[in-house]
Amino acid sequence: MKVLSTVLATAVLANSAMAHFTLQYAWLNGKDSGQNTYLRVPPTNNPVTDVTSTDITCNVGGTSGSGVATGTIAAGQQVTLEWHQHAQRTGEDAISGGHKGAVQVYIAKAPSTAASFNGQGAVWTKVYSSGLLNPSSQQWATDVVNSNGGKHSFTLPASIPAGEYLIRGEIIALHVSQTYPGAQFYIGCAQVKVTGGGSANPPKVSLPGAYKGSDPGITVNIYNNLQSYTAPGPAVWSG
Ligand SMILES: [Cu+2]
Repeated sequence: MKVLSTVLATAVLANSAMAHFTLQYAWLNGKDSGQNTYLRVPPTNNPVTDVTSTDITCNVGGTSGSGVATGTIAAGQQVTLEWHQHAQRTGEDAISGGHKGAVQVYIAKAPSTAASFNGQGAVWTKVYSSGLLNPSSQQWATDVVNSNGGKHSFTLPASIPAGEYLIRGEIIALHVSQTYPGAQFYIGCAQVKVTGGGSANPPKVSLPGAYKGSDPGITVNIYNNLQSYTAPGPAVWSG
């Protein structure tokens, strides 16, 4: 029995390795920007697992936006992020059904341009978080992303100051997170210029910095009839 469960666990790991994904589209105010447009594209679709690494900011190579264009959107408008396993919209599970977990979004205002912003320091404000939606059916935020063709949406708070920002989407897959490192962080950053807005000064955290390997939202066994889940990082600020 022990041998069988080890074989099964290995098979699950091998299968999930085939099913990684990346952020591939940013929709700004309902308009599809096109594949990999305004996005800092990582070299592979592998997840980040070390929460103390600068890879947790905007994925591998993501501290520079050199060569990446910056889109325009008004404060108060909707942003949709769309993820896929492969460079395609085929109708297969967008992020693989085995990847159960949380979906979060942070924003950070750049001192000057988004393209030149490395995202380091206490600059990140959480604007969206979704986790375990239904304990009795064990429905996760990732299940909704899959049923929505890889998409999840949030509203840019209307009160944020105008300027250039990074939008950081994060999907935390918890299928092998019983020990740390194990939780898989899929991260994608978009560059936008926000127009309009107000003068709010929202709470901010550092990424890396805000997460610890021991956080209950990072080291967690989701296969034991989990009844509640607390995503890592601060509370959502909604403006
Ligand atoms: Cu994967």
